Amino acid sequence: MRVTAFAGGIGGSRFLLGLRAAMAADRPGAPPVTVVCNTGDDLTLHSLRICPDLDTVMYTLGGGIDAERGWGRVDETWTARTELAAYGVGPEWFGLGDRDLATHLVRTQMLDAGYPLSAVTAALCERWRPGVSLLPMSDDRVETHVVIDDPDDPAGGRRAIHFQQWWLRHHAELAAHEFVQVGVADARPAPGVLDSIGAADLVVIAPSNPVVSIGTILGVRGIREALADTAAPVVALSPIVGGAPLRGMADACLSAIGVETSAEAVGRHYGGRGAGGVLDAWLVDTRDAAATVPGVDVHAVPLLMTDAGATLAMARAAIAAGLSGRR
Ligand code: FO1
Repeated sequence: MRVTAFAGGIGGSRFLLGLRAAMAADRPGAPPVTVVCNTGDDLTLHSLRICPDLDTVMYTLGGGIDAERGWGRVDETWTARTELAAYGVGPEWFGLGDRDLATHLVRTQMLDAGYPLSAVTAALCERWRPGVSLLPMSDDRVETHVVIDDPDDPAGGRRAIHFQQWWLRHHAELAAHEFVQVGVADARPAPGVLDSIGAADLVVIAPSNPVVSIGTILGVRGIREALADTAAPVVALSPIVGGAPLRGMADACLSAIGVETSAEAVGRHYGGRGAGGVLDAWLVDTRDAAATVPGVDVHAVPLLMTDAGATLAMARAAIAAGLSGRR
């Protein structure tokens, strides 16, 4: 059974651990899950290209993640970061660990040598062996920027800042008027992405940020159409439980696009496939069992990824819901 998953960073990676475990336990002969990963969080710092979501998936599934932080390497040291700060070279709001730096150095030199991001990711995964086929959503550069009120403009003008600055320096507290995925209109799906959707027996949308992670993937040319055309059922898991995001600040992103922070509202935001949306099935937490999404089968199951067992159960529920649902 071929499964393709869409995922962003920390929450999505945690879920992917369960999905990988469910496939290994229940369908041992199946090919590795293909993960189509958001690259809109990517940024360039100190001339290095950094891909937070690709690295978080790779480290989490490859056993290198710092599980408490959810991002970056376990047993990390921060000497280079401290030395940069000693020179007054920031930004101090983006933690670059010494081990993590090696990943960015290898990626940057391969990109500079002309390798596409998908080939770079495959090369990095030769070391980490994540047990999934990890694909960037595109080899073309896409960056999420956030339109805010310019604090330096008394006339009340607006300006755009990089998502990471908004997320990490400003903790998503600056009102976001709009998210602009710079480059997404011209970005082509990376090699294998559309095929992984068309040839899938099931597509699973992980409980990642529905705006800046899943929303960005869906913005890449051809991906929505591939979801509409595939014979595979499409099932998604709500990243909002009981009116709040499981992790991160997805609520700040949802309010910026006028979507209420609820499992029902996010499900309706994704929409049913019969009505121009992408979903056949929508998993909500038991607390949100009253949620309804027109044309979509809603399943209420525990969605708190408290441990490996809980995440495995969630993944099994997603697979069962996808396979039992309408297509
Ligand atoms: N998240 C933080 O909360 N603080 C950081 O300093 C930070 C640094 C960082 C460095 C590399 C990387 O791959 C991820 C990093 N993240 C950090 C997480 C990152 O902001 C998120 O994973 C996503 O980009 C937002 O969902």
